Amino acid sequence: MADRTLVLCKPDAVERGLVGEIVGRFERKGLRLVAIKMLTIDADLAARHYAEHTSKGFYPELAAFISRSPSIALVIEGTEAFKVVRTLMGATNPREAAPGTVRGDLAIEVTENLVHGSDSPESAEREIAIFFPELISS
Ligand code: IDP
Ligand code: MG
Repeated sequence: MADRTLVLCKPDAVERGLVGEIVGRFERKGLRLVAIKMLTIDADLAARHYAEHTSKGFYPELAAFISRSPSIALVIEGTEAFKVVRTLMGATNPREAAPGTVRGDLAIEVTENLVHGSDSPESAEREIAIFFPELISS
């Protein structure tokens, strides 16, 4: 099976009408959509997804942002999918993200940086299980 990764188009992407633009970039690159859903991420889900960040100073701001309106969650497939997605996303801080990347082209604030992508195959497996438990065969 090809490598799979979890992507979120965050609330700012939905609010700004940029979901098609962002997902289109992944599709044009040659990645394949496996699953997609719209959901509002509540406090519990945010804390599970962002477990590594809950103790950080920026977490309250991140948690408020990620829960403020619906997100689009996707499973995306392709060779080294997590790496390809992270390259297309650009650096976490959009002001440092390269032109040509989603964040470099379309965002300016570090919290409202439009998109999440798993940072390793292990993170991808964990995050896909959180957002798409129905895809995991036991
Ligand atoms: P990533 O999304 O590029 O993997 P992470 O370090 O995993 O970046 O951080 C998760 C999310 O938390 C970021 O995408 C961003 O929305 C937010 N974030 C990260 N660092 C900061 C910060 O220093 N201030 C405010 N928000 C931050
Ligand atoms: Mg991360």
